[in-house]
Amino acid sequence: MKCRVCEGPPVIEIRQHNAAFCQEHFLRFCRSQVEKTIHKFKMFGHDDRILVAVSGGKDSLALWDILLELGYRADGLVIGLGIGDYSDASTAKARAFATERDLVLHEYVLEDEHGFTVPSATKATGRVPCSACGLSKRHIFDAVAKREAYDVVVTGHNLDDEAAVLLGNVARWQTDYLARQSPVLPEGNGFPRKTKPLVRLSERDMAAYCVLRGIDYIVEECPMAIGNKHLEYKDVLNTMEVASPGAKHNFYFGFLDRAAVHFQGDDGGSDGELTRCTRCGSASSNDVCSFCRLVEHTVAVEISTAPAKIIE
Ligand code: Q46
Ligand code: ZN
Ligand code: ZN
Repeated sequence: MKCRVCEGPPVIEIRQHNAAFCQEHFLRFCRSQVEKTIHKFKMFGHDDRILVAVSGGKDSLALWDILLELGYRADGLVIGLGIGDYSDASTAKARAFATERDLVLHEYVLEDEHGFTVPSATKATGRVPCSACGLSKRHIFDAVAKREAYDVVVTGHNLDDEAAVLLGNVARWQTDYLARQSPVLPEGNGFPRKTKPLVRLSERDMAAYCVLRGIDYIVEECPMAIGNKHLEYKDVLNTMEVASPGAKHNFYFGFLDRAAVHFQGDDGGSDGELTRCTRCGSASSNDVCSFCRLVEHTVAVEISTAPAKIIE
């Protein structure tokens, strides 16, 4: 196979498109897929201030790089989740990327700001780690975007991620989640717009993009991903993709084009009365929002289980 565009020697073959690309045209292909997604879903414009949620992994760093290459105004936010060496290494990769390119990177450390870490919250709640972690990340993205006056938060969810989430939601017929499964969630109630510009690109595309651009990213997976069902759903989808290239794309975009509309309005009462959280001021359906309840519960458990100090 030759590069689809220039017929030069290829560096990557993409079975889904029955195409191969040389380095230059693969990088252009990735950028054009992102640009197409931004326009199709009206995600943001060149005047908007964009906050990229950066983990130090391939997806978020590739996304940040692509947005800058496309001429968007994008800064980064990395959250120290307190997951041991993994979190330290993630922050170090994000910091190195930003420093080398002279970019603005906001750093937010969960333990410094709220007195807990993802492992301690997991222990306190007895739920899977991704539950407390996801809730904390969403709250912090919103809070930092609001505080720093960003127009939109972007995350590096790719096609594999979104197809796996969709499969999980369909497998359990979680119609409230299906109603919100879109690459764009509009702003409202003090929350910023949230978008996922990488949904046309795969995990493999993003790893190749980083290697070809010389982006140094954290390769290790999060050690607390255990119990995360999405890894199983990804395996199922990978098997389908091998048998039928394009299966993930057809599943996800077929849902957006033909099925999503049937679930609109079934989002579990998001139109219900919202009040302000009495602790942090964010919009919430309760007096205290889920994040503040998590903080208070975790800190209370930590205090009650801490070894007593002997005062002499
Ligand atoms: S960091 Fe957090 Fe992920 Fe680790 S605990 Fe789960 S959600 S897997 S993207
Ligand atoms: Zn080429
Ligand atoms: Zn709150």
